[in-house]
Amino acid sequence: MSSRFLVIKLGGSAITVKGKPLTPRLPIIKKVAEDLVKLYQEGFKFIVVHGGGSYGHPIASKYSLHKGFFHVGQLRGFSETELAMRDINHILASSFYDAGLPVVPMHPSCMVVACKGELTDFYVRPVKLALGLGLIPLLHGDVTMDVKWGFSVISGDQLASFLAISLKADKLIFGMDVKGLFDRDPRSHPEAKLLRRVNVKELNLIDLRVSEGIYDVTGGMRAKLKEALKVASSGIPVYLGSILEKGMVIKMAKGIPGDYTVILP
Ligand code: IP8
Repeated sequence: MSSRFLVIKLGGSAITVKGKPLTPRLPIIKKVAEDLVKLYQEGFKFIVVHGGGSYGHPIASKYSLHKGFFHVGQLRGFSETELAMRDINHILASSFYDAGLPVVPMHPSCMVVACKGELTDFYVRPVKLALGLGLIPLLHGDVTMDVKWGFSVISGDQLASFLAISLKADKLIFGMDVKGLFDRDPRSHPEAKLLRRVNVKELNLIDLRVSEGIYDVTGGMRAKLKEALKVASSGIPVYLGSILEKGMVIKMAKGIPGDYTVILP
């Protein structure tokens, strides 16, 4: 695999309008697409995974899909969530395609099996082979079959972390709607400091006051950090930063200093 191989997760809160069902943030998606084109032209290889935002989460939450299968009435909710995730995936894929990228949408519900909400089996060969050809796999958090619960919801963070570790990425980038990790909640503490560089050991010692998403069925920031720690502990640096600003994906990909957090192994 190329020495500049990235897994890039685009947070649902950044690419959709929080609290407004089924609403994409098209200008942000366009900015990200432009950054990705530059990286692609410079020879970077990458997999993109995106979250559910106001597409997947409100529907999954309405039908309690994250609690597994307990009622036949949930089945239509499963379908509705899958269809909504494919809609936002198509919006991103079209935007990437229009920008000139050879993107290939891939749907984890067809490639993944979970056990009690944890991703256990992931058939990654299509992703690996597509990358080898120069394609850009575009995956998303999804509803999946679950051997114990019937079905469950697997976050884009879990998928991105699994892919980064199993395909040995050079770095994992979490593109979010916030600048990174702070030493306290920046919304209630204006003096909160952005943690620019932390290692796994330091991060384990910090009492991170992280906020939970209002409708995030997959565990919000706390679950993201769990995945980030897993990846960093395996030797892969993890970057967390805002993608609301153009150029941030490039900065994190190239390690150009800026307002973001790097978690070092
Ligand atoms: O936003 C969840 O993905 P996430 C996807 O990455 C669904 O947690 C179906 C809600």
